[in-house]
Amino acid sequence: MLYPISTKSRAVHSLNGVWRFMQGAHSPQEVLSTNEVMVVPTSFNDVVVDKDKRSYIGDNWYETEFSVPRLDSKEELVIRFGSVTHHGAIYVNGQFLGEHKGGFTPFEFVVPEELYQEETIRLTVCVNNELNYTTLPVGNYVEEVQEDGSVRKKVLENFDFYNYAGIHRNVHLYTRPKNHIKDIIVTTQLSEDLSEAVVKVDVQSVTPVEEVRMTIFAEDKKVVGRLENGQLHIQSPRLWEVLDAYLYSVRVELWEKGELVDTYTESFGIRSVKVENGQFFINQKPFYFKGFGKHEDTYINGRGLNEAANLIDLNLLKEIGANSFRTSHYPYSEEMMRLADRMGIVVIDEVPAVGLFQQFSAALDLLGDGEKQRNTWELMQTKEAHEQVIDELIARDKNHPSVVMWVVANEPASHEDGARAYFKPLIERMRETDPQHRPVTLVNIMMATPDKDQVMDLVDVISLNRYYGWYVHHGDLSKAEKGLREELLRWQSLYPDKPILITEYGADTLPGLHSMWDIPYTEGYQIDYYTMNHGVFDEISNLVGEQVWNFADFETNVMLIRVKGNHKGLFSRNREPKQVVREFKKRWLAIPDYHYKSK
Ligand code: GCB
Repeated sequence: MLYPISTKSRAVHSLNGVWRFMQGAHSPQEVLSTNEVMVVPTSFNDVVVDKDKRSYIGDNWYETEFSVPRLDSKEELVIRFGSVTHHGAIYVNGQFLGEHKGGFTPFEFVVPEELYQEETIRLTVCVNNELNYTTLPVGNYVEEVQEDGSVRKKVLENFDFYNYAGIHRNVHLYTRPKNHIKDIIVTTQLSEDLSEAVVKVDVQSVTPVEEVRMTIFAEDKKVVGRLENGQLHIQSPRLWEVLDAYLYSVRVELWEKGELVDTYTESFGIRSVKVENGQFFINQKPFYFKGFGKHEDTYINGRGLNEAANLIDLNLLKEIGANSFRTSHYPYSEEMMRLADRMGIVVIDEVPAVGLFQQFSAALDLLGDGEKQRNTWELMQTKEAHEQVIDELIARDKNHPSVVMWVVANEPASHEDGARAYFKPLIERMRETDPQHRPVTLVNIMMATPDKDQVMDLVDVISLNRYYGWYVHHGDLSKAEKGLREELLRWQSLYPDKPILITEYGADTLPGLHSMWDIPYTEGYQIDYYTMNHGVFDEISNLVGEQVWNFADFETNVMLIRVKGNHKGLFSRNREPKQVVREFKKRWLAIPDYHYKSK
């Protein structure tokens, strides 16, 4: 799906700002009559202040007006949402326009032509934040009868982050030709010695035109060449390199009877990715991932787009010697993906498939529920939502050079019967749908040990979330070290040709907390915990990277083991470093991006 940009044939207007807001029952045929307002984009939760409104589950109504820009008869008007979490129903002047399920991918609708003559259009959005066993992420949905007999809806998160909701990303109004460029698919093929690249561009338009002109530009806007039959050979291409990004762009033009019908410019990078012999190659060199699992999570904005936070995060990431992050546990904003492309940061791109584990939060709360017989794959009805998010994520992110791998799910119950039948077709779908055929991984949960897991042979990279010294052997780092080593060696002997990637490891730490005995939660324990983990990682030849859990502290649901959120960040929620940051900086600056593990 194309990002909204202005070109000769397209004009983009922002609909961000202050909208009217109301929670509860409303008929969109009526004007939303309310004294409350809400900022777009943001999560509403931390802005409304009132406790009940913050945790409200159900319909949240947003409304604004805009005047219709001038259009000629060959143009159409589109309303586009970067994301609405988790379900958006869109109305114009009270008329239903369409809806979208899933809170992390963009969608758009064409405004009906009969409204183009109107002075203003009233745009109403119903944002529903319910989650259940058919949605991704998965939530435990309940209805509680209150003392006064009223029913209150609740979602108990089946995952470890706060269920922020709202119009989370930009809302745009844009004009485009009715016969327009629907999609641009860029693939590049690099020769083994990296001396030549073939760039292929596939353009999809509403109806075929006489001529499609495609020109490739270098970063300095000089013409590199024009495509013939949808392709161009580039000699000695400048590669998109880790932390040294180079972005080409392709300008696509549709021509009909000597007239320009539509034009759009898409940027792309030339780089290769492959998995072979237990290593992860970028541009033919074995790459070592240094970085983080993150969240879109900041004070006030919640999960709402915060571009300044995105930039400081990537600047901090570079500062500490890292080179990558995972979009745990959902697709991040398009703006973040573009920033990563620009800054040369490697991204592992994840769909919002989290919580596919019956009673996961109960297990996290350590209520002795661990041994209970679970039936995740009979309970979950998420197949349809899962297919949809895979298709939408790949449609959105396929051209990003920063994206080197897809994640089909985070910590599903891959040790329970039914997991294999559930995941096999989804993993195949991911591989086949991606025009670049990037590697696919599944992020494995600690209960799905090598003897119990039923799916890891299906993926290209063994991604592991492991908490030895935290959830396992809590506070006992020597037992933890032994356990971690044993388990990693078992994975290695089971899949000697697959790279192992540590996608999560971490320890909750309160800044300023110290103890003579460096007990858990102290800054000292966090340092010792990581030192132990890194010692073991360095022993494993096909362990190709370490991504810390988490980049920064973040908000969660209220739980027994959460003290105003999850505190495993290397940075606090307001992005101040914990003591361990200086240790990481030493380690990561000493580890090269390439050839760390290759002999
Ligand atoms: C995990 C989850 C992540 C949690 C983390 C934790 O395995 O993937 O969402 O936040 O553990 O801190 O418990």
